[in-house]
Amino acid sequence: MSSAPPLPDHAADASTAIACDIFCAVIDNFGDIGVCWRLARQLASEHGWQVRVFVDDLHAFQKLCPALTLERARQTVSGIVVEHWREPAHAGDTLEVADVVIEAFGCELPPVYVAAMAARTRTPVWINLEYLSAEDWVADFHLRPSPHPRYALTKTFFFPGLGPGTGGVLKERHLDGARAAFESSPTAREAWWRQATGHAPPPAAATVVSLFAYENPAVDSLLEQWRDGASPVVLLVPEGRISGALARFFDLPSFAAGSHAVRGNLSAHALAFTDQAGYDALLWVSDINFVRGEDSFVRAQWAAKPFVWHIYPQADDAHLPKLDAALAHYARTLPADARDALGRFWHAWNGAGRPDWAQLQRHAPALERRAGEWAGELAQVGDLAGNLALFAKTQLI
Ligand code: TRH
Repeated sequence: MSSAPPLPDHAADASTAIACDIFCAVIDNFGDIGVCWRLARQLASEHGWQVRVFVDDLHAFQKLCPALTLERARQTVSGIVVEHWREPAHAGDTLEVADVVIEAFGCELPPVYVAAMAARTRTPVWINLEYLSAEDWVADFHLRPSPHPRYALTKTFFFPGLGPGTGGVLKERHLDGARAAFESSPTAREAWWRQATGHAPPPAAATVVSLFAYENPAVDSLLEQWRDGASPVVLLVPEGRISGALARFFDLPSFAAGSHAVRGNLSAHALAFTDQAGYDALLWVSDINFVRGEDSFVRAQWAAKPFVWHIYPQADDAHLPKLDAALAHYARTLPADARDALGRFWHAWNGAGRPDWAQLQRHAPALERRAGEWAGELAQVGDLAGNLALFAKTQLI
């Protein structure tokens, strides 16, 4: 990723551009900063906004944005100002409040910043960007205002979702074009395989699977099924929380980036964690993608390939209705037997039962068709950055 500012699709004069501050507290993993960084880049490059990102964990951020320098309290990357948000009270060296303030995932804004928002001549638009859920209630709560108890400020809840009436999910304008160019270029794909795995692309008969997941007891059974299966499987595993299980299965000390292993009909490559664009390419070279959390779950949908979701586990199984709500959208028009096979597989991957790979693969043609159709349906909801920018502009008038 280059540190040169991108040319905005709508070039804006710096003096008139909408200024936007995004606050992000990293709870764990990469989804919090993954979503905020993607949103920041879109608001800057597609809408010409001047964006600052306040983030409390530069280590997590640097994994998906290698251009970032860990030691710097303030830096500019891809035209976006990044501030290391070190303590609850810190809000940048100079307290300039933006026109639009996005509080990601309920992270608390620094009180000094909120006080400055209230004192600003032109009241800023304050948005609380929520986590993605495909549940029906989301459309009712999207854009609900919440007045501040002490200041003359209103926070608006912005809910991502998969259905009409929600904020949608992030989708860059160039994404479909980039995917089509990659998929139609044997040279680009060959270069990807050599660079990411050190090997030539596998034969067309192999099923290529990407595996990005949390620790998952179901993985051992799946690895055995792939090893003993009738047709070859090539597994691509970004280094991370599932890598220990791969190392144990292959009887290796670790399954770090650059490792390769073969057992029966299964061959596996461990990949380095890349920037976000690199992760999209991984989804595009694969026939089926195992994804997790929030942002990779969305990217798999735009990749228009069948996918399996390891949802972020919550206390009291609060995540299970969310899993079913996503399935209800995604599997809606599948034939009943394919819908059942997919539902059973997703549930098994999330702790209920044993995943049956052969059964899932029997429905591969229907799943592939549905994946393409669903990407089209989801696009109808509109891109989250565009929806958010439109809403903010109506409030700024
Ligand atoms: O990392 P995640 O599990 O993130 C989250 C967090 O746990 C968060 O707290 C939780 O609330 C949320 O899930 C639901 O999964 P996610 O959301 O898919 O984020 C991963 C990000 O990392 C995504 O932006 C894609 C990116 N990525 C890369 O940029 N390069 C890579 O090589 C890989 C594997 C991922």
